[in-house]
Amino acid sequence: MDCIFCKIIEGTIPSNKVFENDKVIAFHDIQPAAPVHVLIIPKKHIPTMNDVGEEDGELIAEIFSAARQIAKEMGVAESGYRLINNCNAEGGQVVYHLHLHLLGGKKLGSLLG
Ligand code: IU
Repeated sequence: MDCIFCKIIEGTIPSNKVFENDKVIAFHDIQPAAPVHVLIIPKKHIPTMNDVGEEDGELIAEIFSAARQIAKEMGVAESGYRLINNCNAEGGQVVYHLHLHLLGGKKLGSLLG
């Protein structure tokens, strides 16, 4: 499969990993938009948020659990952070393998105007 995040999971493309278990990995974004910018992804190839199924409930819980743990380890749990999922073209999605951006380490601006 020609998916860059699947290649990161396989280890054929290197990444700066901060978390891994049997279902989820997380690594530093190569173009950080904040002092802390980590991508949290399922090992299962799910292209977009629209492709998450009822059977993925436990996996989604694992992703959020990893996010909580990473936020704590990166020292932003108490100061605050943001989790973002971009879905499809107008949502700004560039890599079609489900991921959450964990952003923190500075005061983030409002996205909602
Ligand atoms: P998006 O939500 O699909 O727009 O986010 C993709 C992110 O993946 C983006 O922030 C890139 O900088 C990041 N990224 C990466 O960390 N490593 C890569 O090899 C590639 C993209 I390609």
